Amino acid sequence: MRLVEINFDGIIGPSHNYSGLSLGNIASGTNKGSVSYPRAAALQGLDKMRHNLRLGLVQGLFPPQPRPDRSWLANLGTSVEKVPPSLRAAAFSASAMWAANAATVSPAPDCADGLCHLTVANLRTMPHRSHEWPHTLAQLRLAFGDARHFAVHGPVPATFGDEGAANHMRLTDAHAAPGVEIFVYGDRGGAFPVRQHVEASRAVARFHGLDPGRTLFVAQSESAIAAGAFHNDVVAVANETVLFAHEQAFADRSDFYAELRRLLPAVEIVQVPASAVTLEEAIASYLFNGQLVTLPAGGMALIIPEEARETPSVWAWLEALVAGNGPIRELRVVDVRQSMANGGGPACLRLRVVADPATIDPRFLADEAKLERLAKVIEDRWPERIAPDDLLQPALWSAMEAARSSLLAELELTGLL
Ligand code: SUG
Repeated sequence: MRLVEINFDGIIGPSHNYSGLSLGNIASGTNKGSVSYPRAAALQGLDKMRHNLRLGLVQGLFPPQPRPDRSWLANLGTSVEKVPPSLRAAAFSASAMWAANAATVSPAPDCADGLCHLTVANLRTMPHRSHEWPHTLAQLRLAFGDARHFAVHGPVPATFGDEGAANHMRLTDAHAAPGVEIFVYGDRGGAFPVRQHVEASRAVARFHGLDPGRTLFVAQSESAIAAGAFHNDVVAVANETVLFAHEQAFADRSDFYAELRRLLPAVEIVQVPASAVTLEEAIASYLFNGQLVTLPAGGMALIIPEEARETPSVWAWLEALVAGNGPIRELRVVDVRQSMANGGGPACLRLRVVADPATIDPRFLADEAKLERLAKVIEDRWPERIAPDDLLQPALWSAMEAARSSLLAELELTGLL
């Protein structure tokens, strides 16, 4: 068994558009009604995967979901032809691209039965995301179908909101040893909804058979949610022994940090003070929505969006960070602007799974040649631009569906998803 970290990125679907559907997500609200560029968006996503492959990281992928979601509309007693305006955009959202919300993953060494456990997120708070899980579950059951290594769970009952890995962190000093799992939930969010319920987090921990002595439940600070941190991964990220977080990310950081230090004495907490970077700057620039990765040659790199480089206070702080003697040694900047404009940074686009790549269905793993072939399909078939009223056009619906079918054919997944 070779346990490594694999990042599964959601391929940005042909219906990518800006409908302003996520209350509490500042970018989504700000860009409501803008013209989107699905082809450019998906190619930016592929470029990020290629970038990470070239760093020597193992890369996986999830294909886009069917949109418009005809079966969801049928369950609501309507159809894409008759759908009322209040539901239309929700049926077209390409939000499954943000794979950090697909599931919560506990690597095998943390789980009582020695399997890697995944629980699909119910995403019940936002209507446009609430219909992702059945399809996501089907994908997870295919990709992680080997029952000798994986256990895939259905969603927590929808009373309790669960948004997956975006509200979960794992720290460890060795992938093969039990880690400390941290579930971050919301209590209050000011004017904005709280999307992760503590009871959902507790249920996931029980499903996975985690050791209660190595599992922490930590409240997000109300001010972070109220400022637009609708998921914990907008203000904090962890990798191995490093926690990188904004000073105002958690409701009670001193208790949390003390517990973490007790459970993992090797932990290094890199905290960004509000005096250097305000919550608003952190949320606009997404510096914490980086992929904090361990490079094969050792040392950690932080893969951040262009917007972080463009925010002077953030960039100055990051440059000083990597110049110091800390664990984060390198900054890598990627362009995911199309996703960013809907509030999804580099870390939102990926689901981390620690597992042996040989145990995963290879159709969900990426190499340069496969990415090249997928880029060709996207260049040929993805719509170039979508303005809000375009969602009314039947010709666009069939173009989206045909585009996705071509991609599934390229992945040898036709008829399976
Ligand atoms: O759920 N945006 C997503 C962004 C998710 C980011 N993921 C992580 N932080 N892990 C959301 O708010 C916007 C769609 C729209 O407005 O049309 C949206 O759903």
